[in-house]
Amino acid sequence: MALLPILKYPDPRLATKAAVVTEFDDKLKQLAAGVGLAATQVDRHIRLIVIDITEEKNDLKVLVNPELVESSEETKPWEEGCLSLPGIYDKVTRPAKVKVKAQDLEGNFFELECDGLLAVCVQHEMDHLEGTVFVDHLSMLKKQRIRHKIRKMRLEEERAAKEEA
Ligand code: GNR
Ligand code: NI
Repeated sequence: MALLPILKYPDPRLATKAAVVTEFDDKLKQLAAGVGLAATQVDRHIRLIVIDITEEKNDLKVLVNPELVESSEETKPWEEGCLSLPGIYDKVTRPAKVKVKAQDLEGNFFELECDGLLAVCVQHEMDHLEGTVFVDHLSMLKKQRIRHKIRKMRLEEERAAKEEA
């Protein structure tokens, strides 16, 4: 999903619930070529996520139509960020381990047991498919502060752009 413009919060299109994939064609394979993103973020509202948590970026996981099979009672807080909310980071508490069922690019089903950062990422990306971003897990007060900060950052960016012109 490289080289496609990323939707930025609070773009209403980020709140779209993604559709089930039925055609496992070349178009789907093209869209999956990239790292750590839900199709929602590039304005493709289908249930496709890609994840690569390795530093070498050599272990790309493509999950089509992912579904949560199990999640642990045990929870864990993690400092999350999102390409759709640049500059915003906050702690989100989620199940520490999850088991996910998904299809690959050929339509074959597989299961993935996730913990640590992988568990965080899978849940973060699956949220995008439901039209949810990580700040939706925070308190109303925190969310308001974040919206305020985003507005301020945007105004500052516009001011800087004008100064350059
Ligand atoms: O870039 C990202 N970093 C990140 C950090 C902690 C937890 C989750 C993530 S995912 C995110 C990429 C993104 O926005 N995916 O939707
Ligand atoms: Ni994200």
